[in-house]
Amino acid sequence: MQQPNLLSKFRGSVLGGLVGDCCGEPYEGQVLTDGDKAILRRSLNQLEGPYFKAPAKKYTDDSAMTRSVIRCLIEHKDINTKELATSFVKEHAAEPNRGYGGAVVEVFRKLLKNKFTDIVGPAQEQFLGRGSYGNGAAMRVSPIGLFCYNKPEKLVELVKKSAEITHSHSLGINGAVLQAAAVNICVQKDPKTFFHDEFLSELIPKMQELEKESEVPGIKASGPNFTQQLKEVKTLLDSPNPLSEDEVLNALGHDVTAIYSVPTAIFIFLRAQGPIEGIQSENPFRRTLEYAISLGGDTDTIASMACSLTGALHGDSLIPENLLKHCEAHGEFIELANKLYESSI
Ligand code: RVK
Ligand code: MG
Ligand code: MG
Repeated sequence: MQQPNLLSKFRGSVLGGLVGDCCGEPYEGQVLTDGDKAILRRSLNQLEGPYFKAPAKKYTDDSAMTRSVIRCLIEHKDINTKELATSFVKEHAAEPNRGYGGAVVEVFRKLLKNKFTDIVGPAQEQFLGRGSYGNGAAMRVSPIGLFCYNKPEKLVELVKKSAEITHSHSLGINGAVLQAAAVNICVQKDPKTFFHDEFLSELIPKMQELEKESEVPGIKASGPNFTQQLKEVKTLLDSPNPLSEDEVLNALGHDVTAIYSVPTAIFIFLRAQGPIEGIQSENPFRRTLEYAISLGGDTDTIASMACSLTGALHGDSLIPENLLKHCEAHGEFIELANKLYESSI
């Protein structure tokens, strides 16, 4: 296989995110039994096949908000927070039933009320002033990792600006930096010489530095941070024994919080680069998608983040064409990926 070109990597990541969201959505919040997993496999096989007819699989808030981020990068080559906030609010007003997070709609309501004069205030008021640590800032941020492929020094600043419109808790923001930084590394790598050790040894120090900066002196954080979770990812991947789902979920989680979903998506992406017991596919993209959904929980978001990483590494040639065609708005997302590429180079 030839090394994928940069445009293919942009398309792979953007379309991977869309496919993960659309295919993960029907399983959101579930714990899948072996029977459910067999149904999932059959359903993905049908969607990949040439003759299957079905209504388009709907995207959710993940893709709706990602689209706003891409449009903003195309138009401004930057994150213009007022424009991006306006776009989030307009998207939500036009289609409120895309499965948005439980609390984020309160931010949209307050932004409308203050007529976008205070962009970050409403997010800071969430959860009694603690801010949201949901994965909503991370689920939409992969395009910033792409956009910064040749300017990685801008990544943290752009991600923070995009996150702070809805998420002010350090875990919500740092989770977004982690996802974008992971995409940014994938887009630079040749899949033929890709090793999880090397990938994690680039990513972990970045998170260590970032998390040092967001530490509050004298206050010890109560839960794990992303550096610790990435070390868990490495321990799991290096385990000489077959991994059970319980081991993975007990260590990494699969819920709507950034800390218990972004490292999980990174683990899924890394594990799916090799064979996975019970998943019969030679294609790392299909393995990423099927494994992410089979782990249950926040399936739309975790599959979307994991598939956007595999897409950024391998390019769009691994995304089964028929499967992509079953996803709502796939043509529009192809165009957006092309334009994002043009505005980034
Ligand atoms: C439904 C307590 C907190 C918290 C805090 C919890 C869509 C709440 C997408 C909240 C994604 C939820 C996901 C989501 C994205 C966050 N204290 N609980 N400080 N911070 N939570 O509302 O955009 O699926 O239970 O800010 O981050 O597909 O309802 O939204 O999976 O996390 O939602 O946080 O959600 P929000 P979001
Ligand atoms: Mg969603
Ligand atoms: Mg979700």
